[in-house]
This record gives sequence, C-alpha cells and structure tokens, in this order.
Amino acid sequence: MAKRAIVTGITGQDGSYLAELLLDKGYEVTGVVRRLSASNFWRIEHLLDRITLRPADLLDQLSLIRVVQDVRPHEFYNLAAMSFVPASWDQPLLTGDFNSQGVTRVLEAIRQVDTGIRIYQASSSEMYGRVREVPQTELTPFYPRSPYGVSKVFGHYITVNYRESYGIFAVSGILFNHESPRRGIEFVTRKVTDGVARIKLGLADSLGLGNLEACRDWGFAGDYVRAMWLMLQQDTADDYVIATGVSHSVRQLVESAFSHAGLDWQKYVKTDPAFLRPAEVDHLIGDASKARKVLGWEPEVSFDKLVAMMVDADLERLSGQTRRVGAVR
Ligand code: NAP
Ligand code: G4F
Repeated sequence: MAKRAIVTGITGQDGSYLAELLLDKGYEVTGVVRRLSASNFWRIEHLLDRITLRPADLLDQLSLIRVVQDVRPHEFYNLAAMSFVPASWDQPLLTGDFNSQGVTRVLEAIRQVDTGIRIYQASSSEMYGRVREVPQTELTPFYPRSPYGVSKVFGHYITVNYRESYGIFAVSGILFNHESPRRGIEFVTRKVTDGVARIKLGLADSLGLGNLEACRDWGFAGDYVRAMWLMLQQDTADDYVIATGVSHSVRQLVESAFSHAGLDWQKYVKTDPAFLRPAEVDHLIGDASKARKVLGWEPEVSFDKLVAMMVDADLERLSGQTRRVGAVR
C-alpha cells in the first residue's frame, strides 16, 4: 500500500521539491492550497496530474481537520508560512497567526484525528537572530530579530510541546537558507540572479540592494527537502539543524553571480536604504553534525554551483522573453 502524505505550502519553493521527492518514492501526495482568485501553480505545473490538491488554510481550523480526516495521511509536512522576513514588520499580527497559531491548528488537527500521524514542522535559522554562539546547533539559544523569527520560535516550541504532551511523532527541522531557481523573486539570491540576467540581456541597467555585509549559510532546496523526509523515517522524533556549514556575505553572492555572467558587479549594484531592515541578522552559519550522523544527510550542491544554476535558469527564462518581445516588434 502506498504511503500518503499531506504537504501544506505545496505551491512554494520547498513544497514543489518535496512533492517531487515523495512522488519518486511512491507516495500519494495531497497538497493543501489556500483559495486565491487566480491560481499560482507555476512551481507544480509539471506535477498536477500526479498530485491531489485540497483547499484549506492555516487560519481555518475546520478546513485543516477536514483534510486530515479525509486523507488520513501517514506523514504531514507543514511548510506553509508567511516566509518573507521584511513583510513580517509590515504585518506582524498576520505573521503570528500564520506561523505560530497556524502550527498549533495543524497539530490540533492531527491530535484530534489521529495521533499516529507523523508531522514535520518547517522551523528556521532566523530563530537564532543575534547569534549566541558560532556555529549554531540544536542547542544554541534563540534570539530572533524579526516578527517572523519570533513567530517561528513559537512554531518550534509548540511542535516540541505536542511531542512531549501527547506523544505525537512531531519533528522540527531548523533549516538554514536554501535556494533554487524556484525561489521567490524578492529573496536576495533570486533577486540578484534575476538582476544579473536582466542586466546581461539589456533589460535593466542597475540593481538596488540593502546590506551587502550580512552573511548566510546558503544551500540548495533540493538537498534540504531530502532531510525533511529523512527526519520522518527515524525511530524517534527529534529536532535537527540542516545547513552546509559554509557562510558567504551578500557581497560574495553578488560577486559570484555577476562574474558567472561575465559582468563587473561594481558597475551595476547600488545600495538602497529602502532594503535595510529595522533589525538585522548579521551572520548565520549552521552545524549539521547531528543530521550527518543520525540521518546520514549530506548537502550535494555547493554555493558556487547553486549560484551558477540560478543565474543560468534566469538567463534562459528571460532570454525567451526577449525573443518574444523581439518577435512582436
Ligand atoms: P515559500 O516559497 O514562501 O512558500 C510558502 C508557502 O506557504 C506557499 O505555498 C504559500 O501559498 C503557503 N501559505 C502561506 N500562507 C498560507 C496559509 N494561510 N494557508 C495555506 N498556505 C499558506 O516558502 P519556502 O521557501 O518554500 O519555505 C517553506 C517553509 O520553510 C516556510 O515555512 C518557511 O518559513 C520555512 N523556511 C524556509 C527557509 C528557506 O530558506 N527557504 C529556511 C527555513 C525555513 P501561496 O502560494 O498561496 O502563497
Ligand atoms: O534572502 P533574504 O530575504 O532571506 P532571510 O531574511 O535570511 O530569510 C530567509 O531565510 C530564512 C532562514 O534563515 C527563512 F526562514 C526565511 O523564510 C527566508 O527564506 O535575506 C538574506 C540577507 C538579509 O540579511 C538581508 O538584509 O540578504 C540581505 N539583503 C541585502 N539586500 C537583502 C537585500 N535581502 C532582500 N530580500 N533584498 C535585498 O535587496
């Protein structure tokens, strides 16, 4: 009998890679989508004939209970969230409702329907914020620096609490930044690779960025969803840091992306205070020793390969657009 999995956030970057991985492993995959006036299925278009989509919303308890009751999954991956850090200062209450109480609603749905369902919660290295130690491990204290980070700390601890209170197989993956050609366009990696492609193709002449000195531990999303699945296959539920252990600054990201396209970044990048944050997370670098040892997980894509993959994908996507514009002219 095929295993059944529910994935919230299936229309997002991670949801699309995780759905591919689960289908490859023979799962029946149900994706939870919230109602929108127009669909945004560009990341899962190629999977639509192999997955089932069900409407539900992290804000609506009954819709979550209904989908869990109907599907009776073996595994539940809670990836849905308001995930863009700057937006969390604009909408702190909604961020908390999605990312904190939304997790409680998912856990409650599982508790009420079947405590045997295994659940993965998407926690974040943003919880470390103003870091208390370098590198960060599962034991490093949290010091979040944004409403997003604060909301994820709640999501993390309520997951631990449902594990300890009700014996639910609930795990929290503390994932460091992970990227891909499917990354949302407002996140810095994709903003840079999209900007490089536009400049290279003559569609733009500059790129405005915020803090170039911030450092992140960037990995490839395809590697990170493998870790999510591995966490739910263990004998006991536990929490894991997932990271490459290598950190780069935004400036190094910019240098790498522009040089991959044969461009000198200093001619095009302008710093713009509009992209600075009220409180910054200066330097993240994770220690994934526990995941390597217990899960046997290893990242396969290096930083340089990741940047090259993303620049190439944006060049290909936008050069198609140029040709179309050219044809109209
Ligand atoms: P993403 O691309 O922004 O996707 C977020 C997903 O959540 C989308 O499918 C979105 O649906 C859905 N969603 C948002 N609000 C919802 C609601 N109220 N009800 C139902 N669905 C809702 O994010 P991602 O990069 O794939 O990240 C996946 C998860 O990992 C998130 O929880 C994020 O916070 C966490 N995380 C990400 C990283 C990273 O570096 N990517 C690192 C650590 C943790 P729509 O398409 O309708 O907007
Ligand atoms: O790409 P970012 O917006 O990602 P951030 O804030 O690290 O958050 C991402 O990773 C978290 C894991 O640690 C996830 F939980 C979260 O959901 C999200 O996926 O910004 C990275 C860095 C920041 O320090 C920011 O100040 O890049 C800096 N930056 C500099 N200029 C910029 C820009 N970020 C953005 N988005 N846009 C800029 O123009």
